Amino acid sequence: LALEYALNQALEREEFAVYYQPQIDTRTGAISHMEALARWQHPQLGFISPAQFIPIAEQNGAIVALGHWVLRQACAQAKIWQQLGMSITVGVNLSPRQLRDGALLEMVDQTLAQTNLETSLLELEITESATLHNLTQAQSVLMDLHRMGIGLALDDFGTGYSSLSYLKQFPLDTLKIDRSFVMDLLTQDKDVAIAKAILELGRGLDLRVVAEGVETEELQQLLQNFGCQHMQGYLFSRPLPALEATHLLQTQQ
Ligand code: G
Ligand code: G
Ligand code: MN
Ligand code: NA
Repeated sequence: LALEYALNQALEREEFAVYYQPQIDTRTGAISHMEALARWQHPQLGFISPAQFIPIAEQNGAIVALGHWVLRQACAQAKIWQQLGMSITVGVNLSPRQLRDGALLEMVDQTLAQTNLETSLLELEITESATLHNLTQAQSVLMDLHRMGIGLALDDFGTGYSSLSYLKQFPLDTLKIDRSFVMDLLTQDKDVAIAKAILELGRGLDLRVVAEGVETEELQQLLQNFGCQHMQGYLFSRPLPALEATHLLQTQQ
């Protein structure tokens, strides 16, 4: 409860930051996307993990304002990168609560206009792990976002309940293989079968498939052997503050 109270004040007090984690196109070695990840630095409690505060924000509704703020930061950052000559798509996580929020479309549209960012440089990541209460409503909002030219990614793929029907019903561009299937690929035959099946699914549906949580070169090699082109994980970089992410991009040019 103390945390919930602090959370409600944290936005005004500017205690949040957005970190960026690259996604690599392993065919070229270039960074194509950056995932925006919220970080909370509380003056007394110190660093608080999003795994802790996102669920609270989701429950009490603070996620709507926080999500708006993260989106604005991420779009402004993508614009800066574009002005520096680097065409990087930012991935921004959308919580189920935001997807249900009637003002979402207008909020996204306004944010893109205010930051003057091309819609194609934004990808929104939705999770299947939390139940989407109203599938028809979610589908309609996602169709509108898709029509605007915004990319849509299904995050944590494989961990939720209705993943395959989401694939059928949502206008997706990207599948992110949950890192629980990636972590133990080198030792677990079951994970190998699952990862290969997801990659095959991605090929059949013409989706970009991103493996999350790639931590070693052995894993990268194995995933490449399976035909996985896009990867994200500590092997390439941890999530970085905006300035450090920019330096990383510039050294890769
Ligand atoms: O950054 P980290 O791996 O610690 O994130 C933990 C969880 O918090 C992940 O599931 C991630 O998707 C989620 N998360 C991080 N930033 C945001 C955000 O801005 N919005 C939402 N909805 N979830 C986020
Ligand atoms: O749920 P989502 O996929 O948005 O969560 C992303 C989270 O995964 C971020 O909080 C990020 O810190 C974490 N993450 C990113 N790469 C790795 C990795 O290689 N290993 C582990 N253990 N976590 C990672
Ligand atoms: Mn994500
Ligand atoms: Na994930």
